[in-house]
Amino acid sequence: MGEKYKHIETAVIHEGYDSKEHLGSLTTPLFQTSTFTFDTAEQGENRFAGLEDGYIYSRLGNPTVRVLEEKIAALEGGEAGLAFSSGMAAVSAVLFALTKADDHILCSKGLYGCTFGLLQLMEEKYRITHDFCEMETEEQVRGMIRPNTTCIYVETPINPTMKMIDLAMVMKVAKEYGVPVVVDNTFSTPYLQRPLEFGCDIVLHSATKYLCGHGDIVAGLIVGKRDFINQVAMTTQKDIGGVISPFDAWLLLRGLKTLPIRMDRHTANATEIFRMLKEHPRVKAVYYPGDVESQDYRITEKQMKSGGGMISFEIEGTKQDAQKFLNNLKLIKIAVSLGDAETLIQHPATMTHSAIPKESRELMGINDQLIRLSVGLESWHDIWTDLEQAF
Ligand code: LCS
Repeated sequence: MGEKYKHIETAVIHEGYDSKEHLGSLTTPLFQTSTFTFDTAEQGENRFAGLEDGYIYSRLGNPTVRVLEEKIAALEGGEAGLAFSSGMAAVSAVLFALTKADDHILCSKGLYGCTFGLLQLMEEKYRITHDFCEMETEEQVRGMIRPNTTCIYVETPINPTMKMIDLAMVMKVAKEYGVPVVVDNTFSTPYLQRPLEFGCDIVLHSATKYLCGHGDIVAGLIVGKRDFINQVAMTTQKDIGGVISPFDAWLLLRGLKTLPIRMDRHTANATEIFRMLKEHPRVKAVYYPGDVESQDYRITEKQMKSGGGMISFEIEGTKQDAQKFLNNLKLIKIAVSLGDAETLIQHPATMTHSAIPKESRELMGINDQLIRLSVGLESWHDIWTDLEQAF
């Protein structure tokens, strides 16, 4: 958490913004502008030379976006933040900033499908290779770090298998080798998990999901040390250009205010749905970080406030049975994305992770029977009634 507000429930609302600086406006003003005028040619020169503070052009910075960046930095407990046009713009800006041709990235064994796609592209175009590591023990991580490893990239919980990675354990090994660790915190948000507190170097988000919470934007965020964030801002963000629009930043600021109460409800609903799924005869397996009987629960206890709102489960039968189940749903929407008020359901093998070759997908634990549920904010009774009738 930032210095100013000790409690995240207060920080999500007040951090990064002072109404006194904006004519008393309670909410952050929307600076919907592409550029900023200079009083004189010399002022323009000085701003470009970095000799004078001030805005220049919205790809280089915008006051509405700035509030968002300061807020997320405080929520994650980091020095600085940066906002992007999508989660993938954030992922690619970070990975390209940390690597050059012939470097190596060590990843958790399981990643969002497009992150996997980006790693393939980096290998094909720039010989930046990667390996997937189980990351269950220090020895496994140690054994796969190479002399040219410049980044360890982790999702926890992993999309969509919900497998957990012990961040303190990974950090211990990473520190021995001086390799920076990047954590995709999309599934947890800083309300449930703050990777920087475990010593991780960079945390990133698809802010499209829980941080926004209303399913109306696509956006990304990163937080880390000021030097690194400035480096990204002036290279892989400025020159590749995946910046957020001021309006999307404004919507995100609005959504963030209710993050804690939304996450509590997502978790409460998911806890009930998990319990019901676990007992259902047509469900072969359920994966949920809040499952006290699972092996990974020791990690949940250590690094997460609660299990969150995402559940994956395997249904008895074939791919067609999984699809039939989805088609039977009435209230729950068949859609990718997650973290919205509406309960969303999808079939990773044919949707979010379909770009991953079947063999790699199965190694990651994604089979044709796996279904991913983003438990929404409706009454859990209604969510369960829908799931039950679809079975
Ligand atoms: N990281 C994770 C863990 C994600 O789940 C996603 C998107 C991204 C990064 C990329 O973010 P975006 O560019 O979409 O904002 N995950 C999606 C999913 O599971 N369903 O639809 C998108």
